[in-house]
Amino acid sequence: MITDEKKDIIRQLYKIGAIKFGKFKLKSGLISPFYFDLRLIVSYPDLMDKFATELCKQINNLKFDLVTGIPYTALPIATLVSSKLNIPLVYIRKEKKTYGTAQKIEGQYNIGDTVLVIDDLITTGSSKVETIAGFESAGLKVSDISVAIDRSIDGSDFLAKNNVKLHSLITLNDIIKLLLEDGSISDSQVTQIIEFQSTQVNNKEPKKLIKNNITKRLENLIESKKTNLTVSLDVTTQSEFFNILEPISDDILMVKTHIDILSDFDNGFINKLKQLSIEKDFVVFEDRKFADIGNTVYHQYNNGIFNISDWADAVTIHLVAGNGTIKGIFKDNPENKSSFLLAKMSSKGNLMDANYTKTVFEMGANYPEYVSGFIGHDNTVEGLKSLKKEIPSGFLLLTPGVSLSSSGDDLGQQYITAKTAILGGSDIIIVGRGICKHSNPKQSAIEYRDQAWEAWEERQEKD
Ligand code: S5P
Repeated sequence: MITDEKKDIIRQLYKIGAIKFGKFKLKSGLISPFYFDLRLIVSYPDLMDKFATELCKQINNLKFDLVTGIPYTALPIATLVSSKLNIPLVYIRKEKKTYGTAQKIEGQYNIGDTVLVIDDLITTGSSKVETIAGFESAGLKVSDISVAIDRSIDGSDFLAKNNVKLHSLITLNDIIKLLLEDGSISDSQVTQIIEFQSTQVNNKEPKKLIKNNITKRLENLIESKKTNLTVSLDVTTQSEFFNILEPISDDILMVKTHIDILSDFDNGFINKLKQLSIEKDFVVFEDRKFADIGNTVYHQYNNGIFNISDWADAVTIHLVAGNGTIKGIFKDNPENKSSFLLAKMSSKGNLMDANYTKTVFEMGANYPEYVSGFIGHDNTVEGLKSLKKEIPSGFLLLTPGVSLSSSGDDLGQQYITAKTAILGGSDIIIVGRGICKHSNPKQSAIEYRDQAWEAWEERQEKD
């Protein structure tokens, strides 16, 4: 049963034109028979106050340390709620930050605090997840979101998948029921709304920004180990491998393997690598470049002498064969496993044109639970920046073809510096021979790490 206070709010929203019925073109191109615009309500302080009072009642039993409103519309409402409950407010600036830079949170907080998120509307829920991710990357927790109006089909299911509970003050059903009773809208308008909503059920909601544990771990490691460096240990014996890896394991984020080039591979190698990766906290990444149909890659990943799924936290995937390759590799829903998709290679004359790269980004964006980012190279900062712009938010950009001493090899490899890569927007650099073939791999790893980190800090300042 809808309360009198809520009825009052709905009637007033309708009266001031914050709820409209007619034909409205949505961003998706679809024509909607209704439209909500709560930006207007700041001009009606009494209505603002009613909203805040009702929201306070709704969140009464929840536990949280801070309140936030998603700018702009919900921020003034949240401010009132904060004031009424005497619970401090924080907010994330709306200006879009490029990925990798922490979003700036205004207001005081402690790591581990729980934030209650308030928003004016929920349509799909996917934009809320960006806010959650923003707070999570600063070490805060979000477990509840309270919205003024819920026009979603399955917003609460979507948020539940992200471990967040949705609390809706007023639903679309409440609105149409009351306005129909009042005679403000007709039966046929209600039918149109119901039909419109039912077509929405079939429009599959794009899943956005459910970051998997490997993505989160990498983001945290970048900050805690202060490194953007992945070493590509392209050597052919175990002794060479560990002789280089052990001294540099505090300087790296990930070790990238080509397991099939080791001539003395055995299970002892895997055990040693696993143990070191736990001790020194780095991610193990097998650059297998899976490219076959789903059934084949399933076996290549899970079986055979290398048994990659047993030890590699992440693998590389080509999408030439379509998204079945991702589905095949992760068919068994393994935990804490992820991948990077090859979007634009570093080698001269490769066949990945702009269209291919764009399609890889689009396809990858549908699998955030099993994709952590994209492999992309360009020879210039500008070129990388435009690549970066196309990357869906929440995904990492990894750049191979990085060297401080060479511009390429005689087999088509092309190099840029660590600084160019990071200033162009790359989050992680991949360095192979620049470290492995150096007379002093440790010293070289430090040089790459420092150059990348300096550029990373410079980039944060600019952002
Ligand atoms: O486009 C790419 C993608 C990758 S994963 N270009 C690359 O060079 N790589 C890998 O990065 C390549 O397989 C190799 O293991 C590493 C680069 O090695 P380097 O010695 O040229 O730094």
